[in-house]
Amino acid sequence: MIFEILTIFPGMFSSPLEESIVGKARDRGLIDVRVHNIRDFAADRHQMTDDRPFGGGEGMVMKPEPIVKALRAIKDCGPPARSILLTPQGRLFNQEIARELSRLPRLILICGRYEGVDERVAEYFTEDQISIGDYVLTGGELAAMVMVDAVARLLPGVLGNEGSAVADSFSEPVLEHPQYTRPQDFEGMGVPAVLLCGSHASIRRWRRGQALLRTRMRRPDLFARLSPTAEDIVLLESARRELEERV
Ligand code: 9D3
Repeated sequence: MIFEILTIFPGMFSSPLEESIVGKARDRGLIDVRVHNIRDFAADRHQMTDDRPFGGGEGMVMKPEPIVKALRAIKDCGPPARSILLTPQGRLFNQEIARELSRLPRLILICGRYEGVDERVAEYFTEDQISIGDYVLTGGELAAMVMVDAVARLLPGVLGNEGSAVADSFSEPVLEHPQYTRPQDFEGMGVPAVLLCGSHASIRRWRRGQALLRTRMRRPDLFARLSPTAEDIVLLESARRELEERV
């Protein structure tokens, strides 16, 4: 899969996409990430990419010409592509959208800066607009990296263990149970005794109770969508009592 990134800060993309799983996927040719500097497509002597907003107001707006020139230069060099503008006004990115995008051969991610991008770019030159969440970033670059990471790990062969990406999509909307590893005593803090007892059945039941309790406390939105079994309700109640006894 090919990711084309349009940005005025190409340097931001080097380390995050060269390390770890995404970096390895690039080395192995499973994904190709091509970063393009929008400034290279600016026509004027000063290579201006922004200008003052028509109608007045604070800040600057990204000019359409450099972005559209870049899009036209990229469009014909490769398989069909979906052009996506990263913007706070976009549809909210989630796992379902990541899965949808992972089925496409090529994505063009346009990173805005300043107060935003001239609306004609969004309206006439992109097929999609995406936001990664309801918080304010300084530009679309980090959002594009989040999307590359979330989409890349869904592609065949990117995660060593083929099952894990598939497992995400079939799993219920429940938070994961807490995890512990050695040492058993870390600066006086122990590990729940049930995990050391070796009974798989009681470990499974404890983990399920913890997962349900965390989901109810931290993500009531997810919990509301669950249909807990009779056993779930028992395990949730014992997890709640265990927590109550600790305080
Ligand atoms: C003053 C109004 N601001 C909108 C909330 C202006 C504004 C703030 C931040 C305009 C652009 C930006 C830069 N953000 C992005 O380009 C962006 C973003 C984000 O801020 N949050 C979540 N997802 C995204 S995707 C692109």
